[in-house]
Amino acid sequence: MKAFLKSNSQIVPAKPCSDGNSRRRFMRIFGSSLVLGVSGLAFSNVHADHGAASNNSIPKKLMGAVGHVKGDYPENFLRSFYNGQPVPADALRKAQSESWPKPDVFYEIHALDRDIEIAPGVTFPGWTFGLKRDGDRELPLQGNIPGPTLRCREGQEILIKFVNQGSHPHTIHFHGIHEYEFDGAMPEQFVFPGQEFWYRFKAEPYGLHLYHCHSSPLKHHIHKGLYGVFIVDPDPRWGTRTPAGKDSKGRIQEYVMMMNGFDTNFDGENEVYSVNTAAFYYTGDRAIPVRKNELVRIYLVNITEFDPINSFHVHANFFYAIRTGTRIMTWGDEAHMEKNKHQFEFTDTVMLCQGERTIIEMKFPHEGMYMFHAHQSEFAELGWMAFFMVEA
Ligand SMILES: [Cu+2]
Repeated sequence: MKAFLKSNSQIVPAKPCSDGNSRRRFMRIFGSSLVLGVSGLAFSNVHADHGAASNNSIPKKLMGAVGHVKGDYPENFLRSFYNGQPVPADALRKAQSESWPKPDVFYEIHALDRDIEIAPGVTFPGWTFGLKRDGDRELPLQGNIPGPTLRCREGQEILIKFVNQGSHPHTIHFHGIHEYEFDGAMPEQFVFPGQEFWYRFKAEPYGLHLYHCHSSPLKHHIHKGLYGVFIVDPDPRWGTRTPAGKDSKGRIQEYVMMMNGFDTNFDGENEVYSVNTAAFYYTGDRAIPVRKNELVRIYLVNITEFDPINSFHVHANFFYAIRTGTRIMTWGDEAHMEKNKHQFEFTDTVMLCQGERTIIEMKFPHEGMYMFHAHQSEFAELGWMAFFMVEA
């Protein structure tokens, strides 16, 4: 299987949608290591846990993949934000030489070709964004899917050095408000292998945005993995978001979740779905621990290619959905929440088109293991399924 996937590691022209036969064939094979294989695992697990189960313990591996992906990128990605400060001298000099405003935030981002494990033992020949410098902090450059989550405050001047170390022309196209020349979408804005380009803009409006390559063919450059999350926190004059609670390890309960999919046999359809790339990652012992009754904030973005929509559904609870993150909820201020509730959906399922984003805010009133997943059952069964472990 792996050899078969590797044999497709070079770029191939985007094909029109297949008749679906190849996808069904693939699922018959691939499913044996994911969903179908799980029934065997679950069966033996239930028996092994039988005595404990009667004591109300939870058999943790009823669903998911057999084995684990190597590394912990999805775990780190979930909680990692980069604020690009302070700005190094060479970036300040560059801005001065171009007569640009003095930057408040600086990133150096590289595009790199890199194989990424998207399910245990299944690698995908990705095109990735990696962070080389965050402000004046040097980082070990390693591209990943999604790319790093960039975070700043509304009104800050952002400066980005982009270096294309990949094998194809790429760009970084940011969602937000900016000038034409930094939009990274037109052929004259493509950055060829070995070249670099500097993007600069003022961060606006506040909200939950994304960035992605806008080279052509666009669907190919996106689904290969060139995308990431861009969070602009509101200027305090509009109010501040209620601080998220902390989990039992003292970590802030703010989570970045990128809904994505992977076309592993290049037939124009996804064979694997996930949140943050690795199928079924946050299951079993890797369920996301959250603390009961403390605010959980999820930055939810959909980048899934080939399918018109994706969705997020949480079990046994409801949440507020703040579309594009461009409004502010004030937990604890009941009068303000009541007055402004028309601005927010209160639901247990939210549906997003490709490129749409929503901030989810919620609290869990009960302990236990709570599933969340795409409410397209097929996506859930092909990897986009995960758990919160709610603790006292
Ligand atoms: Cu690209």
